[in-house]
Amino acid sequence: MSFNCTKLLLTHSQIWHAATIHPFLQQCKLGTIKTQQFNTWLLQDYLFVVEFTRMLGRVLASAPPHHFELILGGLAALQDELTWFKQKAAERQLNLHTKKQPTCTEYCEYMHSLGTKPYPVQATALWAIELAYNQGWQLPGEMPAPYKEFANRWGNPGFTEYVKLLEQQADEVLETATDDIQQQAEEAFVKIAKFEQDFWQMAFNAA
Ligand code: HMH
Repeated sequence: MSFNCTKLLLTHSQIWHAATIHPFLQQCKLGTIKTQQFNTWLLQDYLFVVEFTRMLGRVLASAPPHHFELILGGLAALQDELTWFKQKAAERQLNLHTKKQPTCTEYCEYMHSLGTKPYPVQATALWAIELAYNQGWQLPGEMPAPYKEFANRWGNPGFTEYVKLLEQQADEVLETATDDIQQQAEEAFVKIAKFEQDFWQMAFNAA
């Protein structure tokens, strides 16, 4: 089997499971998550998405022109997402100028470090980051209000399609990448899976 995104998911199924199935999401589905815990996730994710937007800008800068369209669409969606996060924070009377927790800081620093990696590594990382939220919010099934809106943002069919196209773009460049670059892509995938697991867990740390 050739080296591609499907192979990464199969090779690292256990850690990927931990990245996408977490008590935070299960408690959103059950409606039992504490408001304070949900708000902690919301604020940390806003801070994450600011840095993720910058990462996507760097991915664009590294990408071949025939990959621009999808990435530019992703950047436009992130502009909308940042506005939406600010609305959600305002509704909940949360202060966006809050401190990143260590996990969020480390994850953001890691995204920054990806900017100097070969494009196939960046494309794989981008796909993994988006797939984690697509699957994470989708797998529990229909969530009650107010969590339904959040689940829908990353679980909706259009987002699933976007993630599939990201996978195709990553696969295309992984196929012809050197063994060393493929190995770097695999390391990035594993690192992101661990960060995603830790990210959900932050909701249960004291704010
Ligand atoms: C932590 N991972 C995290 N936050 C997000 N918003 C996404 C992935 C997907 O955009």
